[in-house]
Amino acid sequence: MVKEKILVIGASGQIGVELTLALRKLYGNANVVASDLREQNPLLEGTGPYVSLDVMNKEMLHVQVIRQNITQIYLLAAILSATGEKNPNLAWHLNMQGLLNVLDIAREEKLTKVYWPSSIAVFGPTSPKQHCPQQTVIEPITVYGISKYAGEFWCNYFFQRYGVDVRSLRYPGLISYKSAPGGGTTDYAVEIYHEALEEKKYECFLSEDTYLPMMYMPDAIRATLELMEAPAEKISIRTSYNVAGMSFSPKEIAASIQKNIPDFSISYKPDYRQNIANSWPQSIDATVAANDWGWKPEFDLDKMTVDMLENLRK
Ligand code: NAD
Ligand code: AKB
Repeated sequence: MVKEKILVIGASGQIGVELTLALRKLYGNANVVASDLREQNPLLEGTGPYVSLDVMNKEMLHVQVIRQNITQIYLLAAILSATGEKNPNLAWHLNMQGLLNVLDIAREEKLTKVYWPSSIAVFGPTSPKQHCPQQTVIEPITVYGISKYAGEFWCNYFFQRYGVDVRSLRYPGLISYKSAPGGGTTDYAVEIYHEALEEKKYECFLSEDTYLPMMYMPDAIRATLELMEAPAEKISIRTSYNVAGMSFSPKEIAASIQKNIPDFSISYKPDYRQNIANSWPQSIDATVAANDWGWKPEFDLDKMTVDMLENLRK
């Protein structure tokens, strides 16, 4: 049996920190190498190896993979939807070239598995709004969504053509308390909890009835690990799987917070991110993930709110 050694790229980000810690629990601290452009991360300090690395520098990445005897890569470095609209060229460049660098090295070094997340941002205004299915019309309007959709087909290509076992999930907006989100349209659903505790009020950059697909981080981490642990023959989707958690609007998350903090209030001042949110589905159908490898979310809005507030208070 191959002894797995994992490289997480983008380990200092919102998902990276928690995924690295979860992988370290599973595979042992020394067998999970965290890497990021950032020099270090206080949340990861003392938990295992950390290297500073730019995914765009293919040679240096390749050297690390060989030197550290890496067998699997989790690629999380990317520019998200809202930041991407401010610098479309940079977003396209990082999101595409970073992935191609990793896929090429995975092919050359015969890595056992690669993980790369896509997003519900692949969907556009012509996709179904409710229970958006796995296969449907997909016409993204953001550079982030375009890069994710193209990336999905590169993953499929490397699997079909070279046999690289690359797996992917279309995450919804992710909500977490450990690490801050990195420039997405769904970030309001994290900020609101911080502001509720600190200020008892929040000004939301999306309008009150903007429903979006969302997921609590523990569900997202579990979905990732379950996908990656599933036997290869169970994986029928080699582009990227729809996964679903919950769907809510700013008004509903505010109401959920008010059940715990009665004097919390919300106001609305939509900005350029409203247009992005309007282009995405409101809810996602994850039947294929459920059938293939048993996906089932655990957290709904109120359960997440209680957990978020409890952990942020700590
Ligand atoms: P993030 O912005 O919080 O983290 C990304 C990390 O990548 C950062 O720590 C950054 O320093 C690092 N990075 C940037 N450029 C790099 C480079 N050139 N080389 C090495 N590292 C670099 O992002 P996240 O929210 O953790 O997202 C991780 C992945 O999941 C991304 O692909 C994102 O598109 C996807 N995703 C996230 C969400 C979400 O809600 N967070 C939803 C859907 C998909
Ligand atoms: C974003 O809002 O850009 C991300 C995502 C849904 O991919 N959270």
